[in-house]
Amino acid sequence: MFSTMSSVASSLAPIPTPTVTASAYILPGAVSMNDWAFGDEPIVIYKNERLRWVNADGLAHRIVADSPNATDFRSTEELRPFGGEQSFDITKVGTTGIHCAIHPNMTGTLIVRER
Ligand SMILES: [Cu+2]
Repeated sequence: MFSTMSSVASSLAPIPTPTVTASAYILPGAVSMNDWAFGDEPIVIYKNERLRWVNADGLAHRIVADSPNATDFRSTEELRPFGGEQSFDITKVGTTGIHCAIHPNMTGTLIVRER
């Protein structure tokens, strides 16, 4: 036998809303967008490394290089909120400013160095 009262009470309990936090998407080795910024600035990676963008914010970002020929990175797709990501293999040494196409005030610098 089960307790009728407690099973009714649990069936009426509100379903908890999953708590999504940005910190879950701030990952080592990735450029995590958080609070409309790129974390450590400038972003420095080395030739032949993978450039991984992860969106930890609650709204979409799309990152674009100011100088599209400076490195192999030109732009991401629109990265969905809380976990949208895209990676690029980078082989060309160079430096470019970057910005979000959706939020033009969100700017940074990407530096690809010779190892
Ligand atoms: Cu943005």
